[in-house]
Amino acid sequence: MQTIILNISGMTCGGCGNSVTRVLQALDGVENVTVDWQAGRAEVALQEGTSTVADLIAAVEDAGFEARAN
Ligand SMILES: [Cu+2]
Repeated sequence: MQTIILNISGMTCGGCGNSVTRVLQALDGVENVTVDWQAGRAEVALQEGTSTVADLIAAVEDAGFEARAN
């Protein structure tokens, strides 16, 4: 298990946070997601050998936000 921290911009309310949580949780190997929309931060517990950091970023960006690995 590895913990990935993403910096995410564009989240303006708890609903945005829920959207980001949902798209990350849908990815292969994601065990747990904690999003702090006010801090613009997501913490993702990820099984190794499944989704990549690039996959996480792509999912967040497809949902309409900007993300980068911390
Ligand atoms: Cu929102």
